[in-house]
Amino acid sequence: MAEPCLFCEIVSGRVPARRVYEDERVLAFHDINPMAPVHVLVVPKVHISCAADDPGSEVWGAVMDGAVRVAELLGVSGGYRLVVNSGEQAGQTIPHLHVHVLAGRRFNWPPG
Ligand code: D5M
Repeated sequence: MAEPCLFCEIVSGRVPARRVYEDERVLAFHDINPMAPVHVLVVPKVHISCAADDPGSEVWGAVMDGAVRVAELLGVSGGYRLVVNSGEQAGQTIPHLHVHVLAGRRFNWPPG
């Protein structure tokens, strides 16, 4: 049997997470290994493995709306970075589409 998807398990509530925001299309929760004072993941509730899987504009819109809501809710609208790692070479480790919302410190460019 295929391994269950960790983020699908979090969406379903079978795996606990520190939830920040939820609507009918997305869930946002704190990253277990934060890279900044604010580090939240926004995931679609439907399983899409990565950006290359053509999530479609509705899913992207919902995830981006969720990211903006998270920044507002956590009081970091003045400055934050959104990151999508798509595919192993880009550093994606969990094969369920997610946007990282990072804030609370200065970020470098170009990213590493
Ligand atoms: O990012 C995947 C992210 O998922 C990475 O920053 C750690 C985070 N992660 C892994 N397991 C959990 C759980 N159980 N809760 C919250 N966050 C988690 P990627 O872009 O795929 O490298």
